[in-house]
Amino acid sequence: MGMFSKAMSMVWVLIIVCTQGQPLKAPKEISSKLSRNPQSLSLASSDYGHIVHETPLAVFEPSSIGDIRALINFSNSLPNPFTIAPRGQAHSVLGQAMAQNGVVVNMTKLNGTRIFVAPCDGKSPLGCYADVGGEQTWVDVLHETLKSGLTPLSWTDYLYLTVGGTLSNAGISGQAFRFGPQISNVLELDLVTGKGDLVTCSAEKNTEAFYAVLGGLGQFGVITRARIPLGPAPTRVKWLHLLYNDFTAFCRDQEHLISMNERNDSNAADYVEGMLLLNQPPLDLSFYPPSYHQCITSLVTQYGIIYIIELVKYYANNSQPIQQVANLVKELKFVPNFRFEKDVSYEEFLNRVHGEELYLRSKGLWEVPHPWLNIFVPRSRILDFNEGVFKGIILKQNITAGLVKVYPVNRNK
Ligand SMILES: Cc1cc2nc3c(=O)[nH]c(=O)nc-3n(C[C@H](O)[C@H](O)[C@@H](O)COP(=O)(O)OP(=O)(O)OC[C@H]3O[C@@H](n4cnc5c(N)ncnc54)[C@H](O)[C@@H]3O)c2cc1C
Ligand SMILES: *[C@@H]1O[C@H](CO)[C@@H](O)[C@H](O)[C@H]1NC(C)=O
Ligand SMILES: *[C@@H]1O[C@H](CO)[C@@H](O)[C@H](O)[C@H]1NC(C)=O
Ligand SMILES: *[C@@H]1O[C@H](CO)[C@@H](O)[C@H](O)[C@H]1NC(C)=O
Ligand SMILES: *[C@@H]1O[C@H](CO)[C@@H](O)[C@H](O)[C@H]1NC(C)=O
Ligand SMILES: *[C@@H]1O[C@H](CO)[C@@H](O)[C@H](O)[C@H]1NC(C)=O
Ligand SMILES: *[C@@H]1O[C@H](CO)[C@@H](O)[C@H](O)[C@H]1NC(C)=O
Repeated sequence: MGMFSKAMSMVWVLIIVCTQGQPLKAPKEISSKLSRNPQSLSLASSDYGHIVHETPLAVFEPSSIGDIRALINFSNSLPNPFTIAPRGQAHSVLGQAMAQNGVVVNMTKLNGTRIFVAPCDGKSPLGCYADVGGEQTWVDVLHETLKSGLTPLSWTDYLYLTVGGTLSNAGISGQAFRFGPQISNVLELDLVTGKGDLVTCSAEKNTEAFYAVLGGLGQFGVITRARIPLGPAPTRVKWLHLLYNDFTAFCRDQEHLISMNERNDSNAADYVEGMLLLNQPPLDLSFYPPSYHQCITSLVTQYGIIYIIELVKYYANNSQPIQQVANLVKELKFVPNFRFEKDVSYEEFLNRVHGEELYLRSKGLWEVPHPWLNIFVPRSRILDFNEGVFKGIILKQNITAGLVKVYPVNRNK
């Protein structure tokens, strides 16, 4: 554990030496990459949450992995090392990529590393995979792997997040019930540790480092490369919304859908999520045909909350999964006829949040506070959660809730 206690103390324990406005007496190759430009400092003191604001002494702009090692070595050479936080795209909500009076490492500056997609020839013992830089965004990884007809298996809803950032958290979306979160879909990592060493780790090699860094909130080292398993990419998806007025039926059907996967049923869905449609503005009905907006609005007004199962079936060109979709929904207890379907490309589906981002940006509603909460609720208490929180707080007190998503994952994933 010695190796990690140093890394942990990077952020949690040690107080920086140079707080009285003294310049960092760094070697030239480091100081030339430390920016104190007000614009960088201001950017590095905010994030997507717009709740926490912590100003670093400097932003480090590495042009190589060696630069990151040198920065950590320099910090360790001081009597009181400074705090260091890697910053992906700062889509954190509570300052996780900040370093008060420390140094924020702008990982984006490393984007020069090509994404390498291994030829999928059946000879490679690992099967298909991509080697990607920790600073790469998932949308870039998707574009690059699709060129070879391949794709990562487990996603987040939004793709302008970095590989290092989501692997430091979890990376959960509607594919997690099948493949587990993104942190369960990593074959190997390269890390710069808190000692400045560059280590390769996996489930077989340097396992302590591997499992510490995955979901490690940036406290155990800097992820510079991740080897991500790939599968054949579908070309299109059937994308369904099923509307419920009853939370019990909604949960039962969601659990039924994910259980089909456990039984290896070939009809099983490829993606399952769920969300709330609340009787409060703005009522986003953009998924539904305009001719249905009136009756959906009436349903929401009548019940206060409508629960939506979001379901996807992937398919290849020229093989519409019409029968499989029919089998999937036939026993489900949504409000009769309130079933809506879209047919879009795989990429359009995975990148669906980007359209919302552009819309919200155009309305000035992207750069606003995001007091987001992500929690796992045990199955035994999910009905209480609906009564106490969805109905008891959000509905009864008419609290503007924003987006609320709720979907099941088995513990074994
Ligand atoms: C619109 C939106 C939708 C989202 N949807 C989902 C979702 O569906 N599922 C989901 O799981 N999450 C989702 N997230 C959250 C996201 O997964 C992470 O929580 C977010 O922090 C990742 O953003 P980032 O890559 O910009 O990392 P940052 O916010 O920059 O960093 C996150 C943490 O990782 C550390 N870090 C960054 N890069 C590295 C690295 N290379 N090595 C080591 N540590 C590093 C940072 O220091 C920090 O502690 C969403 C976020 C947004 C804004
Ligand atoms: C990090 O670098 C990128 C690419 O040069 C730049 O767009 C971004 O503003 C920088 N971020 C910070 C916090 O300096
Ligand atoms: C950083 O320190 C480590 C461990 O002492 C050493 O192996 C490495 O060469 C150093 N790297 C740089 C870039 O200074
Ligand atoms: C990384 O570089 C590629 C190719 O130059 C570019 O398309 C992509 O937008 C860059 N990504 C980031 C996050 O800067
Ligand atoms: C489903 O497939 C997995 C992997 O092939 C296997 O381990 C599991 O036993 C199967 N489950 C059932 C219920 O057949
Ligand atoms: C699927 O169809 C689209 C549009 O016709 C085409 O661009 C694409 O190359 C096809 N993909 C495959 C794998 O056949
Ligand atoms: C709930 O609040 C919204 C504004 O946030 C308001 O428009 C609406 O009328 C309120 N509804 C009720 C039932 O009070």
